[in-house]
Amino acid sequence: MNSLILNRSQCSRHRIVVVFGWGVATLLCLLHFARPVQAQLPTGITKSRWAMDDPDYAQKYADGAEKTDVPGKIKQAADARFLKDSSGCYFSGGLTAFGTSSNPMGSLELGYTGYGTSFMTNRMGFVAAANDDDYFLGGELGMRFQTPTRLAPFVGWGLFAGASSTTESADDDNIDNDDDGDIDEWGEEEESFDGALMAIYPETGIHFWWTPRVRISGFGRYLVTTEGRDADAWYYGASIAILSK
Ligand SMILES: [Ca+2]
Ligand SMILES: [Ca+2]
Repeated sequence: MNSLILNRSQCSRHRIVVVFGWGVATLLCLLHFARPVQAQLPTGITKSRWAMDDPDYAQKYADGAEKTDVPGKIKQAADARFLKDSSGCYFSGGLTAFGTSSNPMGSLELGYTGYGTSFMTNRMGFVAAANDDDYFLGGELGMRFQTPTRLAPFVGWGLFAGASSTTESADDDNIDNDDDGDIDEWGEEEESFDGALMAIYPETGIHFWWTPRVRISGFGRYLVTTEGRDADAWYYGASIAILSK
């Protein structure tokens, strides 16, 4: 396996670049999607016609269910079929302990998702994960099936692939690997950026449409990695997505 060997200061520069890139991408995404979205309470607290901001929904439920029509009220409070053909940006955060790492990695994802039908989404995004020792950069894609409702359980699958850092003992190579001025001091380590890491996962979770455009989600994934079954791990995350047609 070809390794890109980085010393410690190069690694921290690398991290700064990554963090900066993330900041810019998130900002662009927020500017693009979030401007018309104001902080607000969930819609429909007092009215069961919760998505009247959406033209398709508004047309369908222009004449709302009668006060006594309980099934009709429930239907209009739950209906999220208007989301077909919506797409937008998502931002997720989560925790996992994959790879050779024993302490959990925090991870961030930023990507694009869309509803091809009212019950299915695709997504594609970037992933960055890190803990004290290791970090991982990659991309991911996935698909989810859900109920076309405001509160929507889902199941899905995904795939991610990227590269992770590895840390190896380097106290016997005549190189000052960590740039601290001492060569081969006791406990000196070298950080490499190599390990191609790939995982596929089944996942399950639940969406809630805060407003007709803002979706919040919680999910769990079981990562099956190329590092072997010992490295398989649960990943728990939460995400927010802002979509429009
Ligand atoms: Ca050293
Ligand atoms: Ca050394």
